[in-house]
Amino acid sequence: MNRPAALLTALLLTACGPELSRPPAVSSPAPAAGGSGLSAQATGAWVSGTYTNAYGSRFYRLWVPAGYNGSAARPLMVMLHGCTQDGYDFAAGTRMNVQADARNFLVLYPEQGSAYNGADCWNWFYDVNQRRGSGEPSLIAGMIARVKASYRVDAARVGVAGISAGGAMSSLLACTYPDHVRRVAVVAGLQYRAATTATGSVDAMRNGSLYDPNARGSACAADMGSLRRPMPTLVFHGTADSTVNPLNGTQTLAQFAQTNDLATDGVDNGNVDSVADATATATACRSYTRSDYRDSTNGSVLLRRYVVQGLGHAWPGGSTAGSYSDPCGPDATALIVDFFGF
Ligand SMILES: [Ca+2]
Ligand SMILES: [Ca+2]
Repeated sequence: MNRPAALLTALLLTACGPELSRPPAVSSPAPAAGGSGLSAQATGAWVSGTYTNAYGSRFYRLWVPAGYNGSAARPLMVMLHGCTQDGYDFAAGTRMNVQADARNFLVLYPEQGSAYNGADCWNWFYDVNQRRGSGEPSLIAGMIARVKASYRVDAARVGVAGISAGGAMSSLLACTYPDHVRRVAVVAGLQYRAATTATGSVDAMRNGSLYDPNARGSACAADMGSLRRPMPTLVFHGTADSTVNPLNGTQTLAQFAQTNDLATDGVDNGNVDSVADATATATACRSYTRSDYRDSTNGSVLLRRYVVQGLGHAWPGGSTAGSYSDPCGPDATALIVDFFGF
């Protein structure tokens, strides 16, 4: 699961191809949603499509849970895969669709394609993809808007979760589209605009971002503009991640703490900060530390962070049916769903 960083680095550096259109949706057989205990339970269905705007086209898959019937607005989870993955792989490794069927929410899996990045990585490190109304964030936001237009979605309960390059893109989406994305979970990922070039992305992954998380947090709040709002944030990172340095998890937490400091009251006064207000340790196959960060004005937990001992570059508590997933560790999928309030 934990592929050599050198390989990923080489893949990351492969040139992005032109914005070629992708073949239309194919009806490839959908794998099981994952989980051996699923057979007795009704399951949802896959819907797929392609979204196109001035910045190109991307394929997506949508999981419509068994219980969805349009009678009530349901939450929407946006899942951003990592390099070399696709929606099926990410669904299998995270088992998010099992949660979706159990709790009745929709799951959107935007897909990067090899035409746009040789390793299917989201191109989170290019300026064109770091602004609202531009690049890959605009394509993903367009997909969310399409789902909202086609299904009854509870707009107040739309969250994005991603791993690795998808985690970095999740940070970008939260800062550029807070009207669509109301909660964010970053697994083995990076802070907002952690790098601004391809070579810089390799350095950020190896050593942590060059950019001050406090400054990036302020930039995120500023870039939200009139749409600025608190952004409940969940961060997961393994201490043995040799692909994306765990420092990036620390930076992501600090960045969104500063964003929330500003977004809650418009003032940089530390009512939300990156000093944990409560910390607990536990063991779920691996030992881990959970830290909560509260808004001191009302006590609400705005950020939560899991540091998982010995976990590599992987989604903790997942299924080996998918890549970059480690069955050991806290069940990130269930914890995200809980934290998001789905
Ligand atoms: Ca404040
Ligand atoms: Ca502050």
